[in-house]
Amino acid sequence: MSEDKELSFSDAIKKASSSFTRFPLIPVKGIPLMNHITNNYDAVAAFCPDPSDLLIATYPKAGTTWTQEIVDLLLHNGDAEICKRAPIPVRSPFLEICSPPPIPSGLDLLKKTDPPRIIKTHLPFQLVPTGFWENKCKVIYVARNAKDNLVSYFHFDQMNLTQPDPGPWEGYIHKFMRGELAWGSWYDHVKGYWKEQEKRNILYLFYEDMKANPRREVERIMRYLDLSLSDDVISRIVELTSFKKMKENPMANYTFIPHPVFDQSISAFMRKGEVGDWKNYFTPEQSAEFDEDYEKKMKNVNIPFRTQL
Ligand code: PPS
Repeated sequence: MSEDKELSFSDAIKKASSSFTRFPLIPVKGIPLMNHITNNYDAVAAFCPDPSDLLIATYPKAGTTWTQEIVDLLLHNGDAEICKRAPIPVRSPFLEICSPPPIPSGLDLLKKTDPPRIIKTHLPFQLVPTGFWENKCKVIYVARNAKDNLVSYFHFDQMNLTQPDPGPWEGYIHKFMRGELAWGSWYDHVKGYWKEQEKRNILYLFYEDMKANPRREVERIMRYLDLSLSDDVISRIVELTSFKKMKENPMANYTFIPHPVFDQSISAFMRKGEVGDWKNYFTPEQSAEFDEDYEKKMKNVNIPFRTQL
């Protein structure tokens, strides 16, 4: 066993820092992904989960970390200390992520973790390893309204120095609309899981509902996981997963990913955590153009997104 295997997650990232760059996107079946992910995709597609594994699927910046933290706490009866045992990507591996060595890939971390595992993915439905469906794994999908999702992704792409340079705001809106950002089209992503939710028993959640009534959504997740926790424990989980608490939690706020990967002086990972922040960025003209295009792309489905509460 090499000594690199003994490195902590953060130390492995520091050690690999000289190989970091804004990685190019290379498509897998038409979906643009960072080149390391694309090169490793065949191994990801062959991944065979345990039937007890849970998949949390999202388009980037839709509320993944929030949901991962809720699920980890639910599975540990709201024990805050146990849920600080490791940074969130170690507690809940990111299936397809693959970076320069010695950073462990998602598959490396999954190999070291016993089921039941909480697995994160941003893969669109059609790229999810078929083993999840064959083994009837539980799947939680979290969707966030397009405009807030875009604003959050714009800030993330500025501070995540491994993703393509977002460029100016105006151009970024069009890249989002054309599905050119990493993990592809938001529109196809949210529709892909929406259409499959009944057949695959997917719990389809909305970021806006989690903001509006976090307790109700935590309870929905609890029931989906066939758990029954006391009212006090549920209250504690709601409190521990508030934006304020998670922003202060070093095992959830991504401060364990050091510069030069995440430069949180540019924008914090836990940035605002609000619904409707898009109004601070879209001009009325940009909003009208976006809405017109949105109507066309979403006309064949009726997904009840809310852009304000
Ligand atoms: S990632 O990188 O795709 O895994 O990011 P993801 O976790 O999906 O999304 C990050 C955004 O979610 C916000 N966030 C929260 N909002 C409310 N409450 C809680 N507890 C919470 N935790 C994370 C985070 O702030 C990012 O949104 P923005 O709008 O940028 O603040």
